Amino acid sequence: MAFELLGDKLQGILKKIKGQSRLTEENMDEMLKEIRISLLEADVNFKVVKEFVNNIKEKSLGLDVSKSLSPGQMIFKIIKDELVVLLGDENKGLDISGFSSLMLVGLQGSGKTTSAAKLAYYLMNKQNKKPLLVGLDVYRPAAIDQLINLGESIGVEVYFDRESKDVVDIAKRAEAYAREKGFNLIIYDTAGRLHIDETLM
Ligand SMILES: Nc1nc2c(ncn2[C@@H]2O[C@H](COP(=O)(O)OP(=O)(O)OP(=O)(O)O)[C@@H](O)[C@H]2O)c(=O)[nH]1
Ligand SMILES: [Mg+2]
Repeated sequence: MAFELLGDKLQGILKKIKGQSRLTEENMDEMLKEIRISLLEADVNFKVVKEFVNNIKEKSLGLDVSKSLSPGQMIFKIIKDELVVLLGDENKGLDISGFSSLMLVGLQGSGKTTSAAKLAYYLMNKQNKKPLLVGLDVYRPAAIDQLINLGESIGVEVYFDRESKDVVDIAKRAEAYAREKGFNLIIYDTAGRLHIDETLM
């Protein structure tokens, strides 16, 4: 979700830049400011933002604007390349051969539960896995219902225990259940957390 918003914003900024025929220090500063704000609003660490913006600035300063036909296009490429470096430029793939477990962790409302179901559906159909969804979000009352609904809609069983708050114990029991029943992939859905939630971190 956060990434989608950020994506929209960055796309808007890049579109504006791409259309610039002349690159001045002023519009360059304006653009960097907008990028900085968008990244900070998306909860990107301020040190990462600083380095990212500095890298773009440095690379852009080395640009021979007079020789370049379209400076906007060049800046566009610099930002795009830096974004790829920032987000990771290699695809590691997912090794889930044999019995495997995946756990979704992340900020509140970032899409963990939805992604758990999407992953289960995808891996069941594309990699022939037999997934078991496990509800470990024992804090939000409706979290288990949400997972059960999603599980029903994609035809994947959901393991849960409304009586317990001991997530480690539920996870262990879920694994024993999965092995016994012939599942070969467990996808754990966890409670959302913020970096200030000491106990959840
Ligand atoms: N547009 C869009 N919405 C999404 C996407 N993934 C999830 N959502 C929506 O975002 C909201 C939160 O998604 P969840 O999957 O419940 O997020 P969560 O991380 O499990 O939330 P918590 O368990 O409360 O921490 C829901 O309304 C989802 O329908 C997505 O890829 N695109
Ligand atoms: Mg959730």
